[in-house]
Amino acid sequence: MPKDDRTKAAGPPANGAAKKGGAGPPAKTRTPARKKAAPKPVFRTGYVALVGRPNTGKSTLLNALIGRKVAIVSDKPQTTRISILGVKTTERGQIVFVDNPGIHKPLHTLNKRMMNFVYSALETADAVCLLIDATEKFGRGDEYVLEILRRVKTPVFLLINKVDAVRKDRVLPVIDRYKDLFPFREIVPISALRGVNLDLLEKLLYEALPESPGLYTEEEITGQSERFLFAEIVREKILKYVTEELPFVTAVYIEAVEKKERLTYIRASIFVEKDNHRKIVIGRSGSRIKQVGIEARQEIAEHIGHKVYLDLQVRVREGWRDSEDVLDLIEGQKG
Ligand SMILES: Nc1nc2c(ncn2[C@@H]2O[C@H](COP(=O)(O)OP(=O)(O)OP(=O)(O)O)[C@@H](O)[C@H]2O)c(=O)[nH]1
Ligand SMILES: [Mg+2]
Repeated sequence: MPKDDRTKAAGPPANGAAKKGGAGPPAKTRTPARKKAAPKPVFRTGYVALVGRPNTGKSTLLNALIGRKVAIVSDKPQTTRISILGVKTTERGQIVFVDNPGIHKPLHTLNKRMMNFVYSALETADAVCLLIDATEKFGRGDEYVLEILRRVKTPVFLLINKVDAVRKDRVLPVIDRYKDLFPFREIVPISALRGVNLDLLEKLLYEALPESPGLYTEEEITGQSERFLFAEIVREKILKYVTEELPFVTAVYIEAVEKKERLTYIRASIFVEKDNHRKIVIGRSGSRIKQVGIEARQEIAEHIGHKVYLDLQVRVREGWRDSEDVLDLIEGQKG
């Protein structure tokens, strides 16, 4: 299918409702009106890949679109490591949003696997949303992303995210620069965090999707297992309290989940690469790991609706980011 070369900058959603019915000539005689059959609503379904550089807000957007937390979020880059589905079913159709790891040049096996998730999401997508961060300057990383997207045959939407954090006059020059670089289907300034222009985005996406019945039932919101979600929640809390290389060298593996009547017992291993990493994650007199445990336990308990006992162990697995075995183990949790 040839790429659509229209590039439009979509403005904010129209405030006023469209005027209904024109002032046509009045009917002279009253003939019984024949009832018109209501037009059959079109149901559209498709996969929409969320891609972009790390930290541009893809997971925040997924959660905002789905209306609940499906993917973890952090202010550290490379938080998302696999593709995460979020299914949104409405009367207009069903959009399967696919959140992805941030696009980066991979150095470790972990990162190569992360990029493979991005490539397969791009292959299966019916539409692609490229997120950029309005607060960041255009750089080589952005050129690299556009190079990858040039191979994509489906419509690509540019989402200028975090517009809540910049002055309005900073957005227009970004639109100007990007519209000459790539034939985007639409350019939409959004704020995933504040929910700005997300209804408009959804409307535009539906227009790009094929007419088709849904692929998932209305109850199916995400494809990931509970076990994977628990591991991710623990990792999110660690990311909140560590800096420098720690976010990149930390992984969480759920060793056991035992559900009893009013208590769920969860045993998790936190993998790091060196002994000094282990000391940092544990913190002085165990203070950091204790805080991580409290916050993760609370969130998991809210999710499953009863008490949780969370047992965390920090273990050194040298070079795990290049160990296929450890990577298989961690990825295998996703269900
Ligand atoms: N001000 C502002 N911050 C945002 C917005 N969207 C996301 N953020 C912040 O940006 C940071 C990164 O958000 P994520 O959703 O984790 O970004 P991501 O693109 O999924 O990142 P990776 O998984 O690392 O690729 C977090 O601190 C978010 O709170 C937004 O619309 N406005
Ligand atoms: Mg993410």
